[in-house]
Amino acid sequence: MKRALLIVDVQNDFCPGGALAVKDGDKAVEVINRLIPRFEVVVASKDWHPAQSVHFDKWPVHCVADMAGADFHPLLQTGNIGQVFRKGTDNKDDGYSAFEATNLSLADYLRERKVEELYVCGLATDYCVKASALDALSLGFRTVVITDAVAAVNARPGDDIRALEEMRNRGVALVSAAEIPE
Ligand code: VGL
Ligand code: ZN
Repeated sequence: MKRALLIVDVQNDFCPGGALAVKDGDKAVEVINRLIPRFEVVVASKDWHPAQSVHFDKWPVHCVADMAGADFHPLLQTGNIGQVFRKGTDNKDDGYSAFEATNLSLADYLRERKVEELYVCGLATDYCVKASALDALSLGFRTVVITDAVAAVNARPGDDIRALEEMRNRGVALVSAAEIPE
C-alpha cells in the first residue's frame, strides 16, 4: 500500500515561546525528522490565518500569514516536503483540517500519487491533527496517527487522550514511530 506522511502545523507559534505554544511541540520535531526519510511522499500543512479572523475570537492571534510565527520550526527538516498546504486562510472559519487547504487540494495531491495510506503527525493532537485524520478517513484513506510525533493544546486536561480515543473509535490506527513497518 503506497503511503504518505502528513506533517501538521509544525510552526513556531505552536512551539515553546510561540503565541499558542503546545507543551512538547518541539519534542515532536525530533521524532518527525527521523520519520521523514522513511516516506516517499511527504507533505505538510501550515496554519495560515488572515490578521483578522473569527478564529481569533477563541484563540490568541497566531500563525498570521507571512509572519515569523507561521514559519516552520527552525529544526524541522523541510527538504523532502513535496508540498505545503495552507489552511485557516478564510476569516470566517477555523479551517482546522489540512484537507481544507485553499492553495491546493490535499486529497487530489494524494490521489494523483496513488497514496492509499496517510500517516499523520504534528500539532496539535486535539485540533488540527484530529480534524485532518478524521477527514482523511472520511475521504477513504487508511489513516494512522503517530502517537509519539504529536502534541496537544490540552485546553482542558485530558483533551489529548480524548482526541486519540475519538480517532481510534472512528477507525484511525494509532502507532508509535517504532511500530511503523519499513
Ligand atoms: C490549531 C488551534 C488553533 C492546530 C490551529 O494547528 O491544531 N489549534 N489553530
Ligand atoms: Zn489556528
